[in-house]
Amino acid sequence: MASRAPAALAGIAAGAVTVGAAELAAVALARTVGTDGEPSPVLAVGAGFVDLTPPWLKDLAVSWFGTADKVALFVGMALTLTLVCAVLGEVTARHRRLGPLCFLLVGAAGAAAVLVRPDATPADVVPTAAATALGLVVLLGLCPRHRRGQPAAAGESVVGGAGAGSTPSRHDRRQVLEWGLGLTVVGVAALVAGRVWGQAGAAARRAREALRIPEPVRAVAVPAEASLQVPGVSGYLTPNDEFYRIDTALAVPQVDPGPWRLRVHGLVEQEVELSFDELLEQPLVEALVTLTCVSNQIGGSLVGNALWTGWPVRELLARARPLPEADMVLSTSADGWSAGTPLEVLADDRDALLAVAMNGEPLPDRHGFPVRMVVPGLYGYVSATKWVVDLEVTRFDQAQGYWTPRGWAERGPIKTASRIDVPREGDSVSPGEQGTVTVAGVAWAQTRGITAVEVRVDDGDWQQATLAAEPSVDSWRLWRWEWPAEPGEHTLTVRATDGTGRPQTEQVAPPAPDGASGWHSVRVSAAR
Ligand SMILES: Nc1nc2c(c(=O)[nH]1)N[C@H]1C(S)=C(S)[C@@H](COP(=O)(O)O)O[C@H]1N2
Ligand SMILES: [Mo]
Repeated sequence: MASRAPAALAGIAAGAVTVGAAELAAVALARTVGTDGEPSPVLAVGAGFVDLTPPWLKDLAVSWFGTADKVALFVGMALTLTLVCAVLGEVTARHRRLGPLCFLLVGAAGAAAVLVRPDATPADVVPTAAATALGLVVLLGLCPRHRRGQPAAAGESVVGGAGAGSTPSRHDRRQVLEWGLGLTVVGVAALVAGRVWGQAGAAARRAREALRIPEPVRAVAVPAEASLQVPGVSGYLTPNDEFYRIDTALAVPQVDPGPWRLRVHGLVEQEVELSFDELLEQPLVEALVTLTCVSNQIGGSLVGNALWTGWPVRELLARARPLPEADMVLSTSADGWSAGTPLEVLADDRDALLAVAMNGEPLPDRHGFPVRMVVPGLYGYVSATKWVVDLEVTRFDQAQGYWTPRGWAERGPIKTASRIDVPREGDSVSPGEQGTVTVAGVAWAQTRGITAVEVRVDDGDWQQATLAAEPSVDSWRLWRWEWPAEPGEHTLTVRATDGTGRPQTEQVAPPAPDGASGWHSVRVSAAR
């Protein structure tokens, strides 16, 4: 086994050099040509994988890795590539033509992945092609030759300085290992440097730091009574850096607001184009809206509440004057993701916004800088387009958002839900001075509001929880209930009633295709 190490390592070094060089070249190309994306084979292969992920696998990935699913994807890709390259090194040691040919094919696959990205141009293959050529030089230069009839330990390499035909030595083997390790480290360092450089997004970052959001014409006050003074319960507002992040973007798009334009077209009387400065000149409003991901499990954390500042989408649509046959708006992001939102939802008087600020700050880049959509009452996948650049007024029978052909429902109104934040599953609790344990959490039914929350202990009667203030029917409502806990093991269950008087359904449904439902329970043990 040890005797195979030089060949395998040569393959791995060739792969690392290829990937690292491609990454650096991709960012360099993007910076000189000035595109938003980077023609990186690593990002392209990852993105291709994300695009092809069926709903059950997406669900599984989210339930296993949560919002670390991207990290998991990259780790998986790294392991796979390492293994493939090690095998290619082995093959090259035995077959001087077949090995390099396979290496070229892997490079070509990376180039193909780059080319099928939305908005790719033919020039985008250059980084991958050039880096593959470089990797090939490393592979041939480093890889020892195993000859038929010779022990596997025998090897020679160009790097080792041994000319063809000379007797392989232990010295060669060491040199191959040293060079192999060194080049692998160089390749990985180049990869990391490329990613860091790519995310530095100079223009976007400078613009964000310099940005002052104009005063809204309609400001919203957040009353202290919307929060609870209970440790462990979500705050009424979710801080930006704790807000869940869900998107298909493997590298956070760095969108410069300078050249940014939002185009409204399709089934409209008048096409409209808006620059970022023009957007900031419109009468901006504030709105409290709770975003929810359709992938959120019962009791899950893919939900957050923020104060958004933006311009109502309906005002922009009014300028474009949609034609009577239109019933959907397909919004597309700078990285080619899309959402299909019912036109009537964007045209009615709810606060569907082109948001530029989140909790009083310019949008964080992870949450869609410079502009995103926020639509009360709809799951994010059919409404909350981050890095939005295009609104096509169209019809549901003519266009689909990104997730719909992948098995998710065409329409995604948010289901009424409630969650117990404290105590947590498996906690041991003991009654405080008042002889009770505080049970508390959040409940949401965007656009309808929450009028009641009830808690049940084991199979007991439903008990009314106390509700915090509700500054907006579009955001969640905090609740608490004092539990006179009897010692022993108990199951606490919560259910909410929305503003139309409809209780939250007990019917358990998984996230796919249109959102989870069912009551949230936690099992706890109460001490004496
Ligand atoms: N450009 C883009 N916007 C997107 C997505 C995406 O993949 N790409 N995902 C949507 C989904 S599924 C959700 S739940 C929300 C999450 O918004 P957040 O990351 O700001 O919490 O963004 C939406 N907007
Ligand atoms: Mo989502």
